[in-house]
Amino acid sequence: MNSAESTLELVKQRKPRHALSRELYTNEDVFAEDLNQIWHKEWIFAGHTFEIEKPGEYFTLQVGHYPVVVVRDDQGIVRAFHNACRHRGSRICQNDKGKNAKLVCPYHKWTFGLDGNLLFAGNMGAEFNPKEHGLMPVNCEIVNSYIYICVADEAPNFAPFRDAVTPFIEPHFLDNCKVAYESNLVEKGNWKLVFENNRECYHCDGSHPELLNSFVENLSVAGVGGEEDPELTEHWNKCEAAGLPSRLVMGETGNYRMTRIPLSAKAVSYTMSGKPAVNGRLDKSGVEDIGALLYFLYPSTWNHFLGDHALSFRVLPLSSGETLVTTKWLVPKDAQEGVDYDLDNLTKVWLATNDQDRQLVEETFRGVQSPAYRPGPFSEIAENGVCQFVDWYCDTMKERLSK
Ligand code: 3BY
Ligand code: FES
Ligand code: FE
Repeated sequence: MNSAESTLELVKQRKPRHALSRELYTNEDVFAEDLNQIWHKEWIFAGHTFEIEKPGEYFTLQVGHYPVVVVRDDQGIVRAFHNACRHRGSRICQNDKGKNAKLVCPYHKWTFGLDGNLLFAGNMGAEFNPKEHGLMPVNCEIVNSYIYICVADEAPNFAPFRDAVTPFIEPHFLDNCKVAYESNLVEKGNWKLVFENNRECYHCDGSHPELLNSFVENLSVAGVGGEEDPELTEHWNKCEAAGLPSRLVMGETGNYRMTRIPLSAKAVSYTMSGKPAVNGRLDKSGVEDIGALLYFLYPSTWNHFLGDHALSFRVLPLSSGETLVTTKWLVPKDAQEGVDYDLDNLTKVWLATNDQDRQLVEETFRGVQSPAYRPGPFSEIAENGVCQFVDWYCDTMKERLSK
């Protein structure tokens, strides 16, 4: 059996409403197919437009086997390219971020414009046609400051997600933001464990004392519904009356979801006191306690938008047992550190929460590697969200691997 066939067998064997098997978390063939069928095909959250505000500013990321560079060109257009030189393949941009008037490959100095065209290649002779050796573009879409890329030759239609998410994020004026702080955590666990952990708060009580000052475990939110929950519908009605779309929307295949949840009584932000972390607001609704707008897009991002700041999370698989989680704290562009916000106060809750989640993921990854591990059942009450993720993964893999 090749890796596609063996992975298909493994996803077919999954018991409904149960965790995945040991192999699905640890096997190298499965990881290869996770990359082939998901990471190399889907739209992946790369970063924000305001991280590359000026021409020549760039950042790099690794999507499975593909090194990518995202750069703002001279015309102000955000472009993404395969970060592999058209000469002998070296990575061209080798830092996480930077600024360059041109993209010069360090190996033999082939020089590319910010639009990807090859401008200079020494000693290549008269026959050589630079036009045939420009950087290869990567599909790139922007929605309210979020830069999404897709390394497939043919990307899935971005429009349904764009149309669904835009009304939710637009009233938060993300274009008016900057990154106040960025954290990068390498978690020693399979990427699916990282997302599963995010899709339930069954673990929150015992693990996240800082987060629980403001976050309430709302079981219907962690799942897929909410209309039956009077507290949630009251929150939705209040926010929607103030111009903030809030009612849960889920993508057709379950790959994205937006919903707005209330925070605990009196809390308006993810701080230890529950008080705002930032002077000034992102939204203009006039409502103080808008709670948190949650949105995820599988497989690479989940997000929280509050009244005073927002948090974006990016997940990237480094190997079958290592996952990079990048968190960005977004505040209004004109907010001054030390004046309008205190960095420690802003970041304390989620730095702690991320580290707690990292430990949960790492210990689970160690446990599921035991030959004695057997997938256990999901709670019908508290784990509908995690079940929804695992169902999406299995359905997607089954469909794509059966072709
Ligand atoms: O975004 C979510 O759906 C989950 C639910 C609980 C924790 N997390 C924020
Ligand atoms: Fe880039 Fe040679 S590999 S110039
Ligand atoms: Fe957690």
